[in-house]
Amino acid sequence: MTKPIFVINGPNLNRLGKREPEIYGTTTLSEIESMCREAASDWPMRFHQSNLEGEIINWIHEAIDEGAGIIINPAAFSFTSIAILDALKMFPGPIIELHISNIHRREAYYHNSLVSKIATGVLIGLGPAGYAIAVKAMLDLLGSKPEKGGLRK
Ligand code: CA2
Repeated sequence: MTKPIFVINGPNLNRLGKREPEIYGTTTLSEIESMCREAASDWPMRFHQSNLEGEIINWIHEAIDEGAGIIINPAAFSFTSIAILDALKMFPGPIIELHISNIHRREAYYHNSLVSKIATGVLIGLGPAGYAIAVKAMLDLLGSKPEKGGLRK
């Protein structure tokens, strides 16, 4: 059975499309989920968002047991959460860190992502469309054929 790709979103991203469109665009998270599912085609996906660090960690644990790859926008937890970093370190497959905005063009407190230090790849600044690009990149990393089950990072 094909292991799913996990797409995990951190705090405040449930508000996408409703505030600060000049930074994050007008696309809602539910529209982003549809774009991801379309990009993934037949590959199974589990799409999640939480404002709670522990819930994100639990989904990473679920991915460790059942997932082929992780695409994660940890939002502000990117810069603060050693607990999320520790959980991601346990994941044996590819990890793509994604940010909608170009965090390096923003305030200095957005510059040092802890997650970038262990991610397989980092995709930033391409807007909501970056999610579909990340899914395509993940399919490439996984060998595109569900039955292959995924490469190690
Ligand atoms: O650009 C991204 O995807 C970020 O991960 C978004 C985070 C920010 O802390 C990161 O530096 C970059 C913030 C998410 C805030 O989400 C909002 C959603 C709608 C309206 C306003 C904020």
